[in-house]
Amino acid sequence: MLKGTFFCVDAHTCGNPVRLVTSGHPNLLGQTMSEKRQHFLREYDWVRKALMFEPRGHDMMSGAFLYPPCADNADASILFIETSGCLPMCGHGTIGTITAAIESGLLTAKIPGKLIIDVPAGQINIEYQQTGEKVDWVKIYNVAAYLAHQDKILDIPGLGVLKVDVSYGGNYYVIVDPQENFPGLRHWSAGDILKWSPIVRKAAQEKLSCVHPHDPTVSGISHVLWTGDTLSDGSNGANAVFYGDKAIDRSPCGTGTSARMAQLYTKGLLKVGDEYTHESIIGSQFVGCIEAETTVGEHQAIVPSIKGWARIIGKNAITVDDADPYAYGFQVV
Ligand code: PYC
Repeated sequence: MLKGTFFCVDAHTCGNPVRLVTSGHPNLLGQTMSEKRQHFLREYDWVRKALMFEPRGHDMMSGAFLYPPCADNADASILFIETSGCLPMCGHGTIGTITAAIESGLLTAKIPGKLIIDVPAGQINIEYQQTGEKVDWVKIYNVAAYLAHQDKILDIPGLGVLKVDVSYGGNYYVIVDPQENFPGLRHWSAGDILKWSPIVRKAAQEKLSCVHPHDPTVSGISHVLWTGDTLSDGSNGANAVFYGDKAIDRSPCGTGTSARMAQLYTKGLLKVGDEYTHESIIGSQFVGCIEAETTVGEHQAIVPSIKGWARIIGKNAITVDDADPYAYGFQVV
């Protein structure tokens, strides 16, 4: 039986995929995107798996559904989907979604160049520049970011002791800076990052609890951010973000850049107004900025912004049919 046909605009943000699903939206219950995300995860996770996993997707695949706004002041809402689940917030996903939606005529801003978007992690403001039919760049004023744990020690069997921080930028990141047992991301292969990240993440999850003070459904360390030397002109920092079971972000990672800026701000290495050009494993760049200081619960926090670009690479009509033994996808882990 045909379970659904999903039309998609496929794009990438600075190298990382964004599959904007333009039809087949499940009817989600809830007043907020956080509630709708919970409903999707309970009832419709098969849609995510079918569209993100092989053979229709791959280890790095991520995407989004655009929904009507939840709040009166908003233009639209985004539900993020990817191989590991539904992220509360995704920076590269937002840049790709907004670009693909505007260029495809699916979203029109009430005020050209400005949008207010509801996401599961809260509400974000967007600025974008359009020339003709193309969106040149998208700038996200992200949810507040804060450093949750500082200078914590993890003992990793086979690797040794690591000193790490944990920071929130829309997802919780364990951040590993170069040190005795980690020479920096440019000295490791992608295979090294894939090998050690799940082990470091598990050790951090077991030792360091993280629950967002405003939304307990946003909890737990999901991403590992490794730092190191830059490749590209103008970069202030470089990172490789591991997420899901086998994914390394090809973009500089919007929520990761937000988390990184919150870490550097709390440690006195960045201040309000500073720009931070952050580079990915492939050398692509986002421009981050610390827009303002704020608080999250009892934590000192920042309002980060991230600016980047995306390009549409194709259109897809994906069918999910029970006659296919792999209709709901698989992963080779
Ligand atoms: O850009 O926020 C991001 C992101 C999260 C996971 C992959 N990209």
